[in-house]
Amino acid sequence: MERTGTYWQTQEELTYGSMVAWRNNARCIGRINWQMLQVRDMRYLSTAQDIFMAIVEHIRLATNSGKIRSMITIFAPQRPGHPGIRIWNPQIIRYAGYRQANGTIIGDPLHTKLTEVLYKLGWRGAQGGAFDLLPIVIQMPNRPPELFELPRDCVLEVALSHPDFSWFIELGIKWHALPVISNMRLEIGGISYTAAPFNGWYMGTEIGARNLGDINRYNLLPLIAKMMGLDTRSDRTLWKDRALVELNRAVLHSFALAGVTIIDHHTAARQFIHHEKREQQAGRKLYADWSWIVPPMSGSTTPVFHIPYENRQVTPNFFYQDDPWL
Ligand code: HEM
Ligand code: NRG
Repeated sequence: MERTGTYWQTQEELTYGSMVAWRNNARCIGRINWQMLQVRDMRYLSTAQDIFMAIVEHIRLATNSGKIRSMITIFAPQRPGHPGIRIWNPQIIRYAGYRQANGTIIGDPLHTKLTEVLYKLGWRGAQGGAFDLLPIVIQMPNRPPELFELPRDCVLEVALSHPDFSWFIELGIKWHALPVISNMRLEIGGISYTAAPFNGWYMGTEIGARNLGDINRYNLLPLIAKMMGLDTRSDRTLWKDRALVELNRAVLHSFALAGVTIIDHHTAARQFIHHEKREQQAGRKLYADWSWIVPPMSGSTTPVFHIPYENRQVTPNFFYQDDPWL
């Protein structure tokens, strides 16, 4: 500590620290699984190329042909007075968003900024489609960023079909199986891991309610309502609510059909309540961010809606960091 201003953590500190960081994150409804986390120590990797290969391996191991394993891969920590290693992508698997001349967007509007930044970095892999995989951008401390294309065969995707509507599959909607957050800083014992991508599995509403339903994302409710033959002229027909339910049924149905792990929001909320009890028995206080824990549809039908939570950020934890291109 005196010589370098930092210290090297043991594997045990890294492993248990990651689990506790997850347990401490007030916004995660999936925390009942906090002890089931595979922690990969990749602190010794020193090139962007090696880090990229470790990320591809993470995708393969965590995807596990659909039987998803919770996993975190931890790269070298930030050194005092230096920038840390950064993965520019907010998640490892994400779709490009292309701004058209007429102002409309093709793909995921959440990623128009990153897509533009990538274009400036020289990326020309763009297909101009609704579900183009973005390349991975890795930046080593005090170096320019480097781009890498993910091998297609490591990215598992699920085409969406509906249990009752045969026309649904024709819409050509799909989503990726694995959510791997890659832009958060993991802090353990005062040490910052600025590149430590982690994943669990999806809760259906993340895809069906938010990614595909939000007006500023794929905005698919009007299309689905039209296909269902609903009267979309008046809000009072609840056409949005009805389309939203069917879109979410399609997500859960399709993931199950494809053998990909996913959880519905009712089960997730019930598990969270169980987790709360277990934490109480362990003599720990459970902090939660109500507005993130309550699912984005049918909130009051889940038990978490009816419970007030105290929201506090304690460490170890995962924190936001500024986008590196800013
Ligand atoms: C947030 C579910 C695993 C850390 C969330 C959210 C959901 C969720 C629904 C809210 C996301 C949103 O509204 O955008 C799950 C499920 C898991 C799981 C079902 C299955 C095992 C994990 C793991 C970690 C983790 C393995 C880390 C080791 C987090 C963090 C957030 C979060 C840090 C907050 C993200 C932010 O602030 O943007 N989780 N999670 N989760 N989860 Fe989990
Ligand atoms: N809503 C985001 C993912 C956020 C984290 N969700 C998880 N995390 N399930 C989305 O891509 O829709 N996880 O580690 O499993």
